[in-house]
Amino acid sequence: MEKVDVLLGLQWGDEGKGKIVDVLTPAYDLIARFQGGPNAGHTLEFEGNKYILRSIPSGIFQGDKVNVIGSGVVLDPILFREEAESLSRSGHDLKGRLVISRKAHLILPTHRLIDAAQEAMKGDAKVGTTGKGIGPTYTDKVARTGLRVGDTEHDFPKKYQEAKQRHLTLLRAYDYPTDGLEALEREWLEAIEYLRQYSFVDSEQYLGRALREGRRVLAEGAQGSMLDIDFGSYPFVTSSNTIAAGCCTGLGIAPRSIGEVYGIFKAYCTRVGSGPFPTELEDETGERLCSLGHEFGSVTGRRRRCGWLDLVALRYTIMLSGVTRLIMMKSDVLDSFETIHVCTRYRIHGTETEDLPYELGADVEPIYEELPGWRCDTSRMTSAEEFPQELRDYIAFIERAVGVPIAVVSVGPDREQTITLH
Ligand code: 2SA
Ligand code: MG
Repeated sequence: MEKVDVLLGLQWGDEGKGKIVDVLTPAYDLIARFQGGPNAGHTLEFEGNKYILRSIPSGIFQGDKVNVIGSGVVLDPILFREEAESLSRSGHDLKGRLVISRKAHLILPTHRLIDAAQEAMKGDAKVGTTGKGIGPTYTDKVARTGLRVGDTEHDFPKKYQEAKQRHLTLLRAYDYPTDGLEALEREWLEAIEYLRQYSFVDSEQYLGRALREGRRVLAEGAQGSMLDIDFGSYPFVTSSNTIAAGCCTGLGIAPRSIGEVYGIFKAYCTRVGSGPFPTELEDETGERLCSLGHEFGSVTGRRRRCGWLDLVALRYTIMLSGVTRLIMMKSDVLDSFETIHVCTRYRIHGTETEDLPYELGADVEPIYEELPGWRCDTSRMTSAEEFPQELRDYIAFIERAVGVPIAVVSVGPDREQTITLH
């Protein structure tokens, strides 16, 4: 029986998962998303084109692969339709190459409104969500009041009306306006019809069968491990399990069926939305990382907060998922830096620690090691032999600090700019 390999973001999202899934895809038969929804924005660039995927797995650009939207995903039919139609306009037809779990929960138009209402109520303490209704949809799932893709197959109008009425009661209690809801609802119901042309499957059984038949599955994580609902910087997190365990619950995969765990991280750090970020740079260096790295949210366009690599957080997320191979992204963004700082531990009230504390509050002070930069253009390099010594030292420093090898280094957005080390 084959195992499922998993690819996860180890920071706060936007590590470059889409690009790497696309690079790894030739070795797999099926690519499956297991959590999150259209809050994700997975960017892929090849042959001079740029694509942003939100709900559809990043294996979609390679002919014969089956792409699975798993049961742990939350799906917005409107955004799914937009995404699917835009892909087919650019010549990538999904028919026969995409299956959707019946157990995936549906994001209703009212979920988006509830997301906005709850954020508005929090004021300064807002999470800075993507506004896609992610939290409220997962809330309904856990509250046992959600609507699933499979519900569209039987008695759907009644189920929809009941869910909508419950949401309207909530929105009234929040005193939140519902203007525009009717138009949105019409579009949503049309999108449900559109959705029906895809195959709905019991994805846990579908994948179980695939593995027994010796087919290879890659699970594609969304967001990052520091946004995990249980272990991330709560409450500034997303509403799903973004760590490897999420692959088990979000696809129905047994823990022993997990094979390789690819952990992907940027050579520095970014975060979009609110919440603690110990190594954040609110100065010129942060600006420089942002502009050189083009650090803007691919879904919302928000500017991403930037800072140095945080090895305390990285070690923690590697532990949570049992990462076996690391993939370092965007090291080329550091090409022009004279010195590179890496946070190796924190100082909290005078005490140094290498462990992630319960709260990443303002009292957490990062302690940095300074490494010399390499100061040359690495973006055109095609093999690790060409790497300058300082970049090799940077890689070795990280490997020693976290105890896991860096298998791949990405030196630019294109498929071609991917260098395998071992
Ligand atoms: P939500 O919408 O409920 O999941 O938001 C909760 C927190 O999770 C963060 N979050 C993300 N952080 C980075 N990237 C994400 N995807 C998009 C992208 C984000 C964008 O790929 O660029 O375009 O803004 C993502 N999705 C959720 C979010 O910022 C909240 O802190
Ligand atoms: Mg992204």
